[in-house]
Amino acid sequence: MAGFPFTIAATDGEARTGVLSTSRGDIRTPAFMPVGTAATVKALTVDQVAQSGADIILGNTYHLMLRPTAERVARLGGLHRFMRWEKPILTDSGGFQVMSLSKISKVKEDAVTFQSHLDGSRHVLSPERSIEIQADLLGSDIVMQLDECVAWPAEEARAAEAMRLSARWAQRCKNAFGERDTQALFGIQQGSTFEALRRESADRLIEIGFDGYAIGGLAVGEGHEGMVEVLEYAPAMLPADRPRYLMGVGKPIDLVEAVARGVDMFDCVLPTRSGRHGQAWTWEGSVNLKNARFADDDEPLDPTSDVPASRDYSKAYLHHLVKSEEILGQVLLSWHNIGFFQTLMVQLRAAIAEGRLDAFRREFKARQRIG
Ligand code: PRF
Repeated sequence: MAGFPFTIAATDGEARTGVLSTSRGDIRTPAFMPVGTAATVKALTVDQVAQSGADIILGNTYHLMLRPTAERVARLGGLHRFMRWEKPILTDSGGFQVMSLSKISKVKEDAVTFQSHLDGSRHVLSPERSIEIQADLLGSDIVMQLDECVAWPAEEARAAEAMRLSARWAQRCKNAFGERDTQALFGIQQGSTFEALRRESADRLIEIGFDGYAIGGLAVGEGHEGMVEVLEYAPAMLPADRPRYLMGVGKPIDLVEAVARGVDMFDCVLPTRSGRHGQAWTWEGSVNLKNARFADDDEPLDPTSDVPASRDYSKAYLHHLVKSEEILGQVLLSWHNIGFFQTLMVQLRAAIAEGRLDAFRREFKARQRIG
């Protein structure tokens, strides 16, 4: 099959480290993708994102089709040129954001119809249209199938219905995408917390054949323990020689536990969103810079980091910026958090390569405390 080469350099238990080679550059795995929903990783320039060590960012079909519209992005030369990010971009297909953001939505066999959260205008998103927007108009490097994700908890019959619809949409997405040399298409496993449904979903996706396989439908309310329970079996159902991507996850501890169970790629708004709310992620856990205990703390968040936001600014200064609601506070904390998540990935890759992931995990968990 065509698609990007995925080379696994080392394994440690179920964990793997390697490189996914795209036409716009290499993605070192395990990889964390900063979220650039509306053609921007919020509060950061693309240079800051690149300097933090990110190899790939995520964009969203749902947001971009509504504003500035996929056709306008296409006229302006595609998403990479529009936002000045020349490295790989993965786009989500839109279904998940329709469910979580739009005012009213209706899922039918042919397509999902919804009203925009921006102005109430009516839109239709079919599997074929999602592929057209992602692959042809935005020019995404990694295209996701359209799927339906159910909230947690879900009745088994309801979870089965959504998983089977997602499997039929997977085939339609594959037909619309065809075979391409410079873009990849990923399928998405659904099935909520039901092992038999996860198995059926994986089997149907493998039968169709994708360049990579995502685990969808997690981090939707089941909690860390509930998610880890599914990750005990779900990644192993997906082909070992293709990248596995856990969608919308997560906290640093979630990333560490998922990597140990064979996941290669992640995306989450957490580092940027929590940064805009004054929260910093560190090896000791998360802290809120609003807290008065930082008012006179002249130390940086991480003197060993290469990221200026982590190394060059005191916690007292960050505290002041956050308290004063200065824009720079949001910039510096988003930058620090993106840098921390990338450094965590660097360390996970090194731990796997050197066969010491278990020790790394134990030490990581011992150091992390709730801030
Ligand atoms: N499907 C898609 N995008 C997603 C999810 C999903 O299930 C999730 C679930 N955590 C996040 N983003 N298409």
